[in-house]
Amino acid sequence: MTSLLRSGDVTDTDHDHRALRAAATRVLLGNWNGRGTVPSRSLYPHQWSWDSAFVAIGLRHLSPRRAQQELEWLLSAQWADGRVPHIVFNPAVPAGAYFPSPDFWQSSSAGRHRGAPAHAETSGIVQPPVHAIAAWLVHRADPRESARRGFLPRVAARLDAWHRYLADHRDLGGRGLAAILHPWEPGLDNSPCWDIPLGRVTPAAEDSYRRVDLDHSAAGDRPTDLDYARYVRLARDYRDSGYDDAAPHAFQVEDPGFNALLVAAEQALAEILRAVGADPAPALRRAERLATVLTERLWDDERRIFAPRDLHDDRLLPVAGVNGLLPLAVPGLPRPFADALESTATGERFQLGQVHMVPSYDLTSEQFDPNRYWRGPSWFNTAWLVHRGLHASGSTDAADELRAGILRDAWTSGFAEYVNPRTGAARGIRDFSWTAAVVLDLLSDPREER
Ligand code: 9WN
Repeated sequence: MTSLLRSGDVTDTDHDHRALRAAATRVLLGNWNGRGTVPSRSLYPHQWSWDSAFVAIGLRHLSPRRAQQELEWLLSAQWADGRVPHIVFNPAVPAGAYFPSPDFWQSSSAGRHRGAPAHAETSGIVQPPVHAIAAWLVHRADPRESARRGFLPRVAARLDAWHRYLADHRDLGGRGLAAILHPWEPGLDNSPCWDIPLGRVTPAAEDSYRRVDLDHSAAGDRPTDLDYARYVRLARDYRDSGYDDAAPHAFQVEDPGFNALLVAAEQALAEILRAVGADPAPALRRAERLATVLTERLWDDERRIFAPRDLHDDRLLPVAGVNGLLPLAVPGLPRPFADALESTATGERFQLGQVHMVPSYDLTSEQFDPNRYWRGPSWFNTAWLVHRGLHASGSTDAADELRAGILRDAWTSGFAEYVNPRTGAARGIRDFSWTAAVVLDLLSDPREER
């Protein structure tokens, strides 16, 4: 499959789309492990939180039932305090296959007071709350099958508890936004967005753990050893506090991507609550408040983009990452912000329409690196979110062009984890699940319920 994908290019013919759909289907079904989908059989052999949401969005076009199960399996490992852990470990996979492993996180012991489940080992941090968006899309793909399995009633209370956890335990700035406590939480691990706050963290001793990621991926495509030593230190300190959100944190940031996705997720949750006969008003109120505070607190008028706020000194960080464009995907974002974001996206920093998909970081910055993970490469899930935002704000031509680019890059890269935005060359690992999932979604009939 790989050689075929590398030698070909995809145009807009039905034949090409059929081949692309078949290849994406093979990737996604090949990464299914019976209960959920691994992001990659080699590098990420467990279930990841936001990956599973994107996977469900793609799977709903193949098997709405399997898409439901994907989300249900993830949510079954939710903690009693409401947090949805960023990794749910598969006990059948050897402990050394991924670092940090279950014996590092120690969820069932260190997380016991926060209600970590006894039946599963998980991490203790979280990832962007895209699950309610996925659950609503999965339901709409086949409402009859959803009703037959009681899908929405099964997930509604869990999704509600998840959002309440973020509102009640993560508002560390006291203004209504959810804070992240680790660079893995926004899902954009080594983005230059975190360089300043992460630089204050004392690294863990590098001989106290072994990086397994470098067995599967080129070192130049991955975070540096120094970044890793700081990730380990932060995660270890959080674990040693018993995963206490009220404990002091060396890293506390309000991220525009995380919070924008939470606004959209609260709106989706309101639809879900309405559908199960519950009161949608609290979710709608939270969405409205979050959307207001997002624009008041995270808009950087100089760079014309949303920026993370460092809670260490309550200042906006001087950065421009793809996370700052994600509020485009918030339904109802006021027009002036949507227009400004679109011109930033097409301007010199992101060069939408002139480069491959959407770079993860400012092309004009000295920190930009076209190959290293979230320091510049273009990723398929963020491109899908920007595509969705452009579509919703009526920029149909730009959205269509981005869609064609996503499909082309997925095909030529062999469903890569990410690509060099200047050349489209594949980086990271191949046969990556959410790459295949967003392809399946973009190939679906746009008249399908969204
Ligand atoms: C740490 C699984 C995850 C994604 C993240 C991506 C990467 C993990 C890692 O892989 O992070 O969570 O080991 O690098 O940055 O967005 O969810 O695909």
